[in-house]
Amino acid sequence: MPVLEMKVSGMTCDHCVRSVTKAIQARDPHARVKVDLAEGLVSAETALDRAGAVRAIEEAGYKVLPCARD
Ligand SMILES: [Cu+2]
Repeated sequence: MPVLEMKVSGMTCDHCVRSVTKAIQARDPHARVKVDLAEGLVSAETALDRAGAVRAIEEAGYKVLPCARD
């Protein structure tokens, strides 16, 4: 599966990491999500497209920043 990388602001602790992970896995139960809290970077190996993953994260209350790599 493709890996999406997203820069996310507003994540401050392990609870945020779990919230973002669960938000993505609610839409794709097989998604593998890695969060680098220090960098605010979310890597998701998922069948979701970028728009779907971004929506999931934003509905969980976090902001996805525009990424230079897009
Ligand atoms: Cu938190």
